[in-house]
Amino acid sequence: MIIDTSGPPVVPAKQVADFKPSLLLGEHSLCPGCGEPVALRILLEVLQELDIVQRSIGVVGHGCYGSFVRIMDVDVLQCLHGRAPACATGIKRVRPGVAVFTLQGDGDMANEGLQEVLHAAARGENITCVMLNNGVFGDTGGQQTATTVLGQRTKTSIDGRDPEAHGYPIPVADLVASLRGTAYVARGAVSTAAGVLQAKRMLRKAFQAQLDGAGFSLVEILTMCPTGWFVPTAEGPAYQQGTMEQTYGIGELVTR
Ligand SMILES: Cc1ncc(C[n+]2csc(CCOP(=O)(O)OP(=O)(O)O)c2C)c(N)n1
Ligand code: SF4
Ligand SMILES: [Mg+2]
Repeated sequence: MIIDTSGPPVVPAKQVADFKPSLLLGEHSLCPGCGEPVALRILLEVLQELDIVQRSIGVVGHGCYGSFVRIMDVDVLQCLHGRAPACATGIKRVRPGVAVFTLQGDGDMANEGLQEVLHAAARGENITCVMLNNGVFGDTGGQQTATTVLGQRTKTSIDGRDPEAHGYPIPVADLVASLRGTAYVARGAVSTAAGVLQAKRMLRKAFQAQLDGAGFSLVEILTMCPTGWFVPTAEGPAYQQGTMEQTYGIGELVTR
């Protein structure tokens, strides 16, 4: 269904409840239909439900989600592009009692800093990495990333990603899962209500692995970017289901 946004809605929207987590201090400024605020919401809910807000530190990369640092009531620092797992390693080693997590995009984790996450995983660092994968460098205008799926249109692959010219997408969660230092690795998606709940359960298990001292955990979450994908806002979830979710698959890859 295409929602006509050219004028005010015919039937005014009715707010049935306030679902905003109390750790959110304000409204986000991301595009309508963006999946990243949904992922942030479940991340904050998990921190709250595990009662670790007061002893959590987030390390945020660079991307559209970077603006969350202003509206999340959690201690965070922002480091150089792609370097979050290294910063998180340092924090965790100095403050082992703190729950340390990264919040990164596919461009940040898979392009700018793939070595960082792979080495952190191989070392078995007791941290939790979260990658929001929308298959584009959303913040800089929607260029192709290492995770852009074949056929996907981006600003730098306007006719669709072609393996001859652009190579094949990198499945980050699968790469990380192949390393022995990992305790929990999963890939979720926020394109349906059930998917959101499943992704939340994955985040909870990842943080629980860290709290248990089990080793490195990672959750890759596929998130809609209708702006960068050149698809109408309301078609973002269906586009994601038919493309990225088919390529990567959803589920748990490592549970120990
Ligand atoms: C070293 C460095 N290179 C490039 C940039 C520009 N840059 C900022 S955000 C960004 C895109 C990040 O994409 P992603 O992590 O996928 O996040 P998204 O915007 O898609 O949520 C880039 C390339 C930068 N800030 N620093
Ligand atoms: S460009 Fe994409 S990732 Fe960035 S806010 Fe808009 S929809 Fe979200
Ligand atoms: Mg991205």
